[in-house]
Amino acid sequence: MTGTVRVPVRCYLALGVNLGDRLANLQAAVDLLGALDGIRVRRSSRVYETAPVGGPAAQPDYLNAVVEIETTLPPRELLGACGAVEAELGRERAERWGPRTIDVDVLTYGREEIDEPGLTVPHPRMHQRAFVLAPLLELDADPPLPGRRRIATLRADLGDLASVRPFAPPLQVRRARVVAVVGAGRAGTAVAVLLARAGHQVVAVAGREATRERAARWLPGVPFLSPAEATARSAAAGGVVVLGAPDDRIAEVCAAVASAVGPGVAVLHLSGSAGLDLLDPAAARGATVLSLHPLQSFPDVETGVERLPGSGIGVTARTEEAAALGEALARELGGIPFRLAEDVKPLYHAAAVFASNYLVTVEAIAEELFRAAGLRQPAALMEPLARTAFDRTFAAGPEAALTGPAARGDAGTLVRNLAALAELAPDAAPAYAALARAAAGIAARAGRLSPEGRAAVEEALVRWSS
Ligand code: A4P
Ligand code: MG
Repeated sequence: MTGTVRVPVRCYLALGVNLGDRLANLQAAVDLLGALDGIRVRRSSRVYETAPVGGPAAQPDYLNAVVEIETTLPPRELLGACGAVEAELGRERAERWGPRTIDVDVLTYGREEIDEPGLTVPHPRMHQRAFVLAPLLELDADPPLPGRRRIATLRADLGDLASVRPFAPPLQVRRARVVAVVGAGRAGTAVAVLLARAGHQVVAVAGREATRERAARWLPGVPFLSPAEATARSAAAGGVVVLGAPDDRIAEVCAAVASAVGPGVAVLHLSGSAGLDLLDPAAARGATVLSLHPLQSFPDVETGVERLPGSGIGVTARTEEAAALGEALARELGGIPFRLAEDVKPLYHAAAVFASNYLVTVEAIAEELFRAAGLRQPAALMEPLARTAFDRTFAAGPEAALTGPAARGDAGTLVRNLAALAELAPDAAPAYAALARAAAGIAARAGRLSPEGRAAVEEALVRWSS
């Protein structure tokens, strides 16, 4: 970029939709527009339901709204941005004025008049359409119109005004938040990237020296500051401070930055097992405290950025206001928020460890044992087996998916397996026995293993009892 700073221009965009979940599509269009660089959505009109004008007979009614934006994009780029939002929402152009999942038109661009191939502003038909004028006049009593017409003297045949009726309140305009990330580990960095993509302003990042390069790669242009300075930047704007430090360092980091926060600032950590007491120094200064725990692993930033959207995010808070903020942030990250009580977090986190880390551990043990049994490429050979178990577990539930000796009550096989492990892989034997006992419990609960069968399993495991 060559130093020219563009002054933001106020524009009106018209939104129209008559396919799919119409209201959701309108809201999604506003969210997507707001997330684009160079566009800030300021307000929305109410949503109107409108009879179709032109186009094929018997197309469904439309929802229409107008939004006011501020943009630093030149007109062509703004039109391109509207097209990108249409594409994102699955717009297909079949016939002129035909039904659509979203139409985003540029009504006005400041007070400019543009007449170029493919771009006419003000929109040449806007003054003839009640589905544009009704929402637009809510936002501007004297909007720019084609040919320098004025609304006060407009002579328009708008047809049946009853064909344009208020349908829903204004679309939500999400305020861009100011965010600082203190502790730019993999999770913290992925969260920062996703918040930036959601249209928020990441103003600073802090972390150990070793994370400086990662931050520069994923958050280019965001200053890398000391924890206190980074926190102060966000706090000055009443923003959000994400403490991405490892669990055992959160308290220390919070204590180090607390003096920079106060009322109106939110401080959150990303731990699954730790409570909000780690944030006491920030709470004592009046900050809103909460935790967000993505039910996802972050082997690297890329995987986190890719997989966090669509994942559950546990929201822990002590007030309804803080919980609502956490849910909003979780949604903005693309996640699915759920409330997580503070006192159950250690148990909840143990569950997450089983679901993820120990699943990996069990597969790693299996691979090692296959190799010990002489298989040359155990990973490739065991993959179909492992995937079937995994897929069945989520498709049919563990009670139906579980197979194997413990579930069948096959004590002879258990004894042989354990004898071999004791001799050749003694470290794996206690884990095998513990999981066999758990498996028998699942099969018994499902009514697939008789009390006698279960007793036989217990008998086979007796010398491994912990
Ligand atoms: N284009 C030129 N100027 C502009 C501008 N200011 N904003 C060109 C957006 N596009 C502009 O648009 C066709 C071409 O217009 C584009 O290539 C662009 O370069 P499109 O979005 O591909 O197709 P469209 O929207 O079907 O065509 P058009 O002519 O924009 O239709 P209108 O006038 O937007 O009408 N009835 C109700 N109740 N509610 C509606 O929202 N919408 C239409 C579409 C018809 N009937 C309706 C509604
Ligand atoms: Mg259009």
